[in-house]
Amino acid sequence: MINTLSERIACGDRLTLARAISSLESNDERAHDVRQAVLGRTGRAHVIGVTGPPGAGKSTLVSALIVGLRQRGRTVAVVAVDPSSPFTGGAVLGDRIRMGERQSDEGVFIRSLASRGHLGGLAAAAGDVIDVFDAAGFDVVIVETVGAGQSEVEITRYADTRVVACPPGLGDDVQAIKAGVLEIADIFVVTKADLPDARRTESDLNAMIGLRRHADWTPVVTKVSAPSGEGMDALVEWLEQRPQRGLRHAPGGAQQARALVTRCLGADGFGQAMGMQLLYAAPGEVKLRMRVQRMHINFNKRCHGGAIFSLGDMALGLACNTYGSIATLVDSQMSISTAVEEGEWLIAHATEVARSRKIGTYQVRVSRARDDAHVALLNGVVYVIDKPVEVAGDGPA
Ligand SMILES: Nc1nc2c(ncn2[C@@H]2O[C@H](COP(=O)(O)OP(=O)(O)OP(=O)(O)O)[C@@H](O)[C@H]2O)c(=O)[nH]1
Ligand SMILES: [Mg+2]
Repeated sequence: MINTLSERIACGDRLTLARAISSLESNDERAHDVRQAVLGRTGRAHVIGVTGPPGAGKSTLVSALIVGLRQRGRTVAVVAVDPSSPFTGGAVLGDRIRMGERQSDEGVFIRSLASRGHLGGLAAAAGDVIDVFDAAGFDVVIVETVGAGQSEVEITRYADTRVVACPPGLGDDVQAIKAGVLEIADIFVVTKADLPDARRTESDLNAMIGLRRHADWTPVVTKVSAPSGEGMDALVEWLEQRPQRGLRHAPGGAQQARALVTRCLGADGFGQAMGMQLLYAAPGEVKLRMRVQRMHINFNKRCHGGAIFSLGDMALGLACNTYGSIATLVDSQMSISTAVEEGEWLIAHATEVARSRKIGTYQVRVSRARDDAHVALLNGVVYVIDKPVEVAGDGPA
């Protein structure tokens, strides 16, 4: 039975795919069979995440990418994720493409995912849907998400290549893009290049990237315009040249670690109340961000040391639980070097220094997202308990 399902998915049978995705979306009793059916059959597709602020031109860009990739003989599946409303975004994209020339193209499959449960669940479902398309043999899987919160950033983590769409004239939103999204972008695409502010946005982005110290990679900045098609060929060509496909399936259970951490953070009342968001998770490693808000401010109008410790502690706590066994903090120490003001974004990057069967040593570097300034360093020792991590509210929702 399960074999039959794997085979039908592998053949790319459209009705099977549609049903499989519906099961994953609602996490019904067949969802488990679907996950089993695609196990070990993934890792071939190039998964491209497209994120960016609302109205950035993401769907328009995705439509143009479909055209460009089809011209090069690639088959393309699209997952449009819209956590806010089931009726906009993805649905609009689907309609637009369905109405266009791709209507009867067997080489294209578009599906929008609407929010049913909490965001973490949506991110996990998107990851599973990507696997289904991958197992079905699509050459390219594109995931469109609105880049604002944790789940969006999390979803792009399932991608091999991350495209951040930046419309001209972002204004204050540039700050939001700087925080976190800068961390994940492989390429910034300035959309609507036909608009007057496009050049300025392009140079702002280049300046912002130049500011980064100790960066071990440099994202690319490019410009496109939908009406004229400017820059589209070059972008498709750049994507085609990427050797990174399959990276999301790097060994070591990165995907499982991400899924677990997403659920843990989603179920953590304190972390949620503080506004902590997940940027990255891998075995023994977690990156979180948090915007310094009024509630984090001390009497001296600076971010409270306790708030910084909380963020660091959360990152550490998640990092030491990524393997699936419960680990608890038994000793910790923190030094602070920079005061942080309201409105800034903080990033906490927890890494594993050493781990034995019972004891783990972790370090967390807290930095200011804007300029990567060092804010605090936290060291912690955890005690590992030989019991599986259980997340409140887990299981069929
Ligand atoms: N002038 C101009 N307008 C564009 C271009 N690309 C997209 N737009 C317009 O920008 C608006 C938003 O485009 P979408 O592609 O729906 O943007 P989106 O980021 O998918 O939007 P959401 O999914 O709602 O967040 C639409 O009115 C588009 O027609 C472009 O290259 N030039
Ligand atoms: Mg859209």
